[in-house]
Amino acid sequence: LVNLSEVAAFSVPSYACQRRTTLENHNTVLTDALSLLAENAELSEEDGRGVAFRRAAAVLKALPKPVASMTQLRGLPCLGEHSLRVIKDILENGASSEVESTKQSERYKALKVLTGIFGVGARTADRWIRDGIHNLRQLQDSGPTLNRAQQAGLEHYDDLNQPVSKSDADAIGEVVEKAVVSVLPGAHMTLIGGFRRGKLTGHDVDFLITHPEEGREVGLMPKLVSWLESQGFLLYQKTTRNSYLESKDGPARPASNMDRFERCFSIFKLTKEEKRGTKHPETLTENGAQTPDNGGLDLDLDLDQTKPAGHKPWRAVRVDLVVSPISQFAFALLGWTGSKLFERELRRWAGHEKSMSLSSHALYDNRQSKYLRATSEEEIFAHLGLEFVPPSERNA
Ligand code: DGT
Ligand code: MG
Repeated sequence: LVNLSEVAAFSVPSYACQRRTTLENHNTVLTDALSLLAENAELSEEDGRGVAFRRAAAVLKALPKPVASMTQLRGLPCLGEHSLRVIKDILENGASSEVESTKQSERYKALKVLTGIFGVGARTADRWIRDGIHNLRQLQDSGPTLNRAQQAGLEHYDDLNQPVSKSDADAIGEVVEKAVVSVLPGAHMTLIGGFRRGKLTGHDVDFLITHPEEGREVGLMPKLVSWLESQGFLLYQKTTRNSYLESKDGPARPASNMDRFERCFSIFKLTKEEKRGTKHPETLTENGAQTPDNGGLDLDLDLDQTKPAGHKPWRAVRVDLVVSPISQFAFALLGWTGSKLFERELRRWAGHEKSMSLSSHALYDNRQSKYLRATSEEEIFAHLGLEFVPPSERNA
C-alpha cells in the first residue's frame, strides 16, 4: 500500500520572500547538512556555491512536513544537482558523506575556530592557516599582529561563542533604551535581527534607533556611545559614519551598501545586575541554558585555565546599533530584520521581477525613474507586489 500523502509532491514559490517560513522546521537534518555546506563554501570564499546551498536549505525549511522520498521534491525550485545528491544520501543512508568529511576536515575546523573570533573573516583565517595557524593556542603563541577588534574578539572568545538568550537581549535592550532616551528624548529603539523574527537565541543583539522628527537623529550615535561607555557598558566599540548622506555631495560611492548607516559594532558588558533588572526574571538562566552551537566541534577554548569560565559576574555580548532617519526607517527595519537569505531574495525579486532597487535606505523604481516612499514594511511589500510577510515568517 502506498501512502499517497507521503509521495505527493511539495510545491513552493521560487523566491524566499514569496514564502512564509516560520521557525518550525520539519527538515532540520537536511537543512543543517545543507547549511553546513553553505557555511563551508562561504568560509572558502565561494559565495555563489554558498548561496545555492542556502537557497536549497530555505526551500526545505518552508515544507509543511518532513521529506520522506526524493519523488516529493520533483519540481521544487532551487534544488540543484549537488543539493539533491546530499539530500538523497541522507534519505538513503542517514547521513551525507560529503557533510561528514567536511565536518572532520582540518581546514573546516580551523576556519570555524579562527572565524569564531570577532573581527576575523574568511580571508584572514585562510592567510593564518597557510601560515600554519590552526587554533587559538597557535595564534597566541606564534601570533600575527591583531587589530583592536580581533584582540577584543580573542579576549572574549568564550562569551562571544555562547548563544545570546532572549532574556539577555531584553536586559541589554533596557540599558540601551535608557541610554537612548537620556541622550535624545523622544527617540525610539526597536529590537531587530533574529530576535524580531522570534528566535530564542542569537549570535548578537541588533537595535535600530530613530527619532520621529527628521534630522533629530543626527549626532545621536556618538552621544549614545559616550553614555554607554561612561557607564562601563562597552568592552569594545567601533562606530562607522553615515556615508550615505556624504555620497550625495560627492562622487565617491560608498564601498558597499552594507555600511552606509551610522552604525556601531560593539561588545557589551552584561552584568548579573542588568540581568536581574529585567522585567522577566522568571526567564533568566545563568549563562544561558543552551550549550554553544559549535557544530559538534571541539574548540580550543581553555586559553587560561586559571580563570574558570562562567564564574565572573558578567558576560560579553555582541551588540549592533544602527541609527536611521525616520524617512528611511521602514526600509531600515525591513533590511535589518533578516533573515539574511530573506533579504537577499527580496533584493533579487525587486531587481529581477520588478526592475526596482531595494536597500536598507530606499526603494528605487527604474521604470518610473523615481524613489517609492514608504512609512511601513507593509507599504514596501505592496510596492514590490508581494504579499506581506510578518517578521516571524521571514526565517528563510
Ligand atoms: P543571529 O544574530 O545570528 O541570531 O541572526 P540575525 O538574523 O540577527 O543575523 P545578523 O545579526 O547577522 O543580522 C541581522 C540582519 O541584519 C540580517 O538579516 C541582515 C542584516 N544585516 C547584517 N549586517 C548588515 C549590514 O552591514 N548592513 C545591512 N544593511 N544589513 C545588515
Ligand atoms: Mg543578530
